[in-house]
Amino acid sequence: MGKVNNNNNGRRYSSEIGMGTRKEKTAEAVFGSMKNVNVQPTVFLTASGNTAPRFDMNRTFYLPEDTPIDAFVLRLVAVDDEGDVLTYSISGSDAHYFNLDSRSGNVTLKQRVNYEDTTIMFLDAQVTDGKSVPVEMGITIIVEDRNNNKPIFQNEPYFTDVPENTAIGSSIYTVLAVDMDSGNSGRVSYSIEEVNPNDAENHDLFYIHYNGTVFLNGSLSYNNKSTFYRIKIFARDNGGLLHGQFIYQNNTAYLSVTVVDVADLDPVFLGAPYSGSVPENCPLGTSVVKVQAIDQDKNVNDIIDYSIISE
Ligand SMILES: [Ca+2]
Ligand SMILES: [Ca+2]
Ligand SMILES: [Ca+2]
Ligand SMILES: [Ca+2]
Repeated sequence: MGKVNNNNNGRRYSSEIGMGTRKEKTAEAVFGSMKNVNVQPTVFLTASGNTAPRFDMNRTFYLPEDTPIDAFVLRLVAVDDEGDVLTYSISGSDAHYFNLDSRSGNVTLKQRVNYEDTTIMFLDAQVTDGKSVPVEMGITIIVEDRNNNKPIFQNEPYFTDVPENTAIGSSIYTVLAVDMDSGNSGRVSYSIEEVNPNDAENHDLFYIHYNGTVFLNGSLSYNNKSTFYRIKIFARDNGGLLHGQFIYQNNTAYLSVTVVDVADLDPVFLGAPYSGSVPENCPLGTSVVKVQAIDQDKNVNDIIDYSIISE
């Protein structure tokens, strides 16, 4: 049997319908022959004709991605002029997301949808009165984003070496957290939650820009301050609805900063001031005094050159 396009007068029949076509032709023949004798044809048409049902509903629906399994999604609604019992069905590549009650037309969710994978779905809805061929209608379901993703830090773990003489205000590292949601739900802001060693000075030793770049906000010293910092970075989206509530999603990561010693300190003489004496007329090359200096930079293998400056 072929498909019948629904129309408003409900009087179109497909030539592919076997019995129905013959009945219709019979009715027309009787109607034609009785015109002359003023007999009302209504009785004959009603007895032999059937009208296919027609859909009477929207074609576009919205489905939040956080809709739970078994929740109501939409209802297929068709009308039938004869009041026939109608049977609904759905098909199409996205039909597996849904359950359908073929009598009520109620469509419920069978499988969770994910906006990050699918933003629009298409369903073919069919209805039949059991007499005429099924009538079809296309339905579009627009999936709505919800704030169901947290920011995810990329390329962890984060380590960096920073020379102790790095200028205040220099950028030392950039972190990135990606949130799969759209709009504000996917927009990530960063902050520094904690710096270890955890003391008041270190708390403000670094700051993080909105784009994830970490800057040095104070001076480092390999000798006089910590040689290692652990920065706890907090990433938060700008919020959005999830399960009917406005929520923020967040995540944390750690940036390890190793302070690198640089040769920024002068050598110092040990045991200075020095004095020495030699007997007169001693040979050239006689030792007068031995001086020793050490370099204050702990991890830099500085070679110390000695020379005598005459005053
Ligand atoms: Ca009907
Ligand atoms: Ca989402
Ligand atoms: Ca989010
Ligand atoms: Ca140094």
